[in-house]
Amino acid sequence: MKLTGVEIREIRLPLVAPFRTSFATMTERTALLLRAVSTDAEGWGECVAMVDPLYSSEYAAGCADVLRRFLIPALGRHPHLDAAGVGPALAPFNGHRMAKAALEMAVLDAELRARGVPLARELGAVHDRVPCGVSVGIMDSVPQLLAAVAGYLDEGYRRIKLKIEPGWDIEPVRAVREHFGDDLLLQVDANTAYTLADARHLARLDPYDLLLVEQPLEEEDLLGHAQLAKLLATPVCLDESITSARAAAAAITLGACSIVNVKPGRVGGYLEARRIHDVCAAHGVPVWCGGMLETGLGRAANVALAALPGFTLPGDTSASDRYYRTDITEPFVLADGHLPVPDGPGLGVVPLPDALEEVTVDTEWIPM
Ligand code: SMG
Ligand code: MG
Repeated sequence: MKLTGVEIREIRLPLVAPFRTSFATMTERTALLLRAVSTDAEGWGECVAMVDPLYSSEYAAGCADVLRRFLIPALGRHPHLDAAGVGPALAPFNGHRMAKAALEMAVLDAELRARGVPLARELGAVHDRVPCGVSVGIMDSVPQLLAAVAGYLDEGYRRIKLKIEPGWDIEPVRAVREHFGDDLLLQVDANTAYTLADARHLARLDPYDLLLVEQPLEEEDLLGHAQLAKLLATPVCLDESITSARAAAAAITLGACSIVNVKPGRVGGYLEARRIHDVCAAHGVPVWCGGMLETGLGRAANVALAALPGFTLPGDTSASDRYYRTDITEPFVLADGHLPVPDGPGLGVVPLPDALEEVTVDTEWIPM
């Protein structure tokens, strides 16, 4: 397989409803898509960076810049690479994991399509469908939150994650637990909104029997998470802090987390995501698949990853209509609280040309 070039495409999709977290309110999703063209097949990659560097230091325009200036040209110097060679070829460049992940995903999709192998099989999936959770944003009032949660449970979601921040934490959790009962699988995500000084406050979540509290403290504060974990009965799960398999091993060894959220974009790609799965499995640490409001392309790949044996908790692998009225692929539709694992070669899905054109803002072709 010889790569001949990569197309960078910017798309903009309206969200069905605003999505508020401790760091921003989103009303639309801007994303970069990559199309890797080789002599044998084409492959699609999706970059999960957002418009602003608020979730992490990466942002969409910065990703486009590093891709066109450094990452794609670096692959151009090894045009016969397979996907396993992408990470090593890009390793001299520090950071920029979301940009690297998108490029590796596009090459991996092209390679698997050429070989006729589904991504799920390549990664080691053991299920043909995965149970799905949903991430519920911060709302203006508790009644509004209860109505939103009730709607998602009616649709069949198997687990609810509430976004929290100081001032929107104990009350909404108490209300959801009391209203929906003890059997509801419930967890919370702070996106780094607290400090260790909030430990006693966060311990007030303990009576509500949460599956986990996700990323309460700053990304770099592994030691703080280890101290916090000793003060909480609720298990601590890390998201932003886990940037690699090495970071996962360090966090687990330190006692900074007992559960890991795996997001391929955050860690540099699906192959590193699989290594995190393996490290966690070796330590007996459960993992689940996070989400970054992916289109059907990233969603297809996430569902494949979530079908690996160590993914024992429902992920943020929601249906397409959780975020988008019209997806750029055939939509992923919830059935009995599950999404099907695509079984076609590569991602098993492709963009629908008209839907893709409709949301495209810009395209750029970078030849090898
Ligand atoms: O794709 O369902 C999804 C998003 C899930 O809450 C979600 N993601 O920190 O886990 C997280 C957030 C990051 C994106 S928030 C804009
Ligand atoms: Mg998170």
